[in-house]
Amino acid sequence: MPTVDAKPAPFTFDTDSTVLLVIDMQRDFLLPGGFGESLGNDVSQLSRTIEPLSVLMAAWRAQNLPIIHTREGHEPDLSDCPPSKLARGGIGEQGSFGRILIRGEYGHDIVDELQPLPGEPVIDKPGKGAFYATDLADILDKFGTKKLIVTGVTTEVCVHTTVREANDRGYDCLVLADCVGSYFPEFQRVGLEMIAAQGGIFGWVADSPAVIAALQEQK
Ligand code: C5J
Repeated sequence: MPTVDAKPAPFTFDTDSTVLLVIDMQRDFLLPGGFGESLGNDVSQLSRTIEPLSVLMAAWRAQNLPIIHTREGHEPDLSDCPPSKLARGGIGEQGSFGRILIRGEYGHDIVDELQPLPGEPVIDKPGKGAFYATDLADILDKFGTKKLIVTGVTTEVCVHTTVREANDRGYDCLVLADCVGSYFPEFQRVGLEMIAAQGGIFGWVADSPAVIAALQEQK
């Protein structure tokens, strides 16, 4: 079985029961001119993840392994957006890439480089966590999933929330430091430390080249 050099300890996974989860790699978070940048954020802190993630996805697909993508967003009538989230502003307003985080809008979709292939599930989620109000748990069950390799943005928000939800549901999560991003370097560092702290309280942390090397060694 592939074994990855990880913190706090090596992470071994069975390719038959491991899914690559790609969280919210959406234009509105990643691209200059999008929602993220309109809030004053440095989007280069997120866009640096695109290249390593596309290399990882290619290696994963080369072995016909499952990838699940998520997108954070809401129905056009905002009926699935809690008042507290709406009150913060932005959601549903007109941005440079269409209505912000509204399903079907250009900005809500995944960046060109990481577009899902036909047959790869895309989970539209209204919350930060990918399990909340979605059928992710059922899809993972169908794949016979035990472990998740987690990537995407942002590290301390949707990645963390999803890893915590997954950990409570019994999945072992390996988070890839070079394939997750935060607008805030300090949150990136601490967010990753929190995952692997206390003997891996939420999961494991490694880099994508270690996963690719482990995959290739077991061929
Ligand atoms: C945020 C996310 N940061 N995908 N969403 O609002 O992390």
